[in-house]
Amino acid sequence: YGAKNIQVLEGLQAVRKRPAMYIGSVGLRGLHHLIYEAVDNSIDEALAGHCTKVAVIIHKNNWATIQDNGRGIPVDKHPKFNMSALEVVMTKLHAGGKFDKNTYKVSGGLHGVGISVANALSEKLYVEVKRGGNVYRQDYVMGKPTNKLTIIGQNSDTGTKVSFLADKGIFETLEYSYDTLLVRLRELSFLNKGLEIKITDERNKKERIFQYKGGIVSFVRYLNYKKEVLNDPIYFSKEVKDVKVEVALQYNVGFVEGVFSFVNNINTHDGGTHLVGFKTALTRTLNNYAERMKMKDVKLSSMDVREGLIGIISIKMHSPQF
Ligand code: 0RA
Repeated sequence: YGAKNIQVLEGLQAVRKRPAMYIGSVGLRGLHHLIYEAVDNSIDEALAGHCTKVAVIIHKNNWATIQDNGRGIPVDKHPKFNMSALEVVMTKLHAGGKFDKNTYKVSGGLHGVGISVANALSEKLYVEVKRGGNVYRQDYVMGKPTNKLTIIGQNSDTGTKVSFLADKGIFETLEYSYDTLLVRLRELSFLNKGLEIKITDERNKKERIFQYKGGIVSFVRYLNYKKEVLNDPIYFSKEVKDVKVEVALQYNVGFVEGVFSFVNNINTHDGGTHLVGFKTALTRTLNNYAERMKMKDVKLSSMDVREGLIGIISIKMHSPQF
């Protein structure tokens, strides 16, 4: 795997021209989206089995840093372009790194457009890669490199660090919300079992580290925290070809249903066939069980099955891009 697997699609001018088309808005949501795109790349590296820690830092002066201990973005020369693979990843739209038929992207940024969008929409950005014993750095202004990829030191670790100052000419605000980022990063750590995600707010010295060995089982326990529960969480998973499905369920004594579904770490808020199919299957399974146990008067409707049901359905599928 190396530079040859990265294809180029489009330059970054389009992003600066119509930012909302790529990140949803130029408000706080869009601003947070820059961080999510970078975190998403690190999570892909974790899903590939090469990264165990992701750290997000909100600095004073509106800078943000996203750091991981993955393999580091490749720095070798891209065969088709007169630049490093790293520069391709940073400056070409859709060049998240994992491309063509041999390589895949799993964790989906909302719009799945990659770190280059954060670069395009940043007044300043720099990236540091530790790889092959060296520390590399390159700097950008509004998505354009201002120097060559340079070795700035030696280090035997590996990883990627991206720091940026979002462009005040584009965003309505540059004030990240610690609480909003915290909720999403906690969710991502539930969805990616074992992955350590740290958030640090240097503006007011707040810090949290999330790491859930139980994954989505921990997630349902968390959602039922302080509720009277009727069972230990039920968990099952299955992988068929490039699709991995995980389910965790736990009933509480209440009547409110809380079943959340995620596809590639993104909440499918409006449900979908996977949710509808799952609830039908759960109803049938419980009724079959009742029949086998000769519980003659039990006939559950899907409405009954949903009362007090707390659950997470998480699907991850490798989708070849383009
Ligand atoms: C493609 C190939 C390889 C690493 C990555 C992408 C990568 C990208 C990002 C972005 C943020 N963190 C990242 N970590 C890794 C490695 C290929 C190899 O070493 O063979």
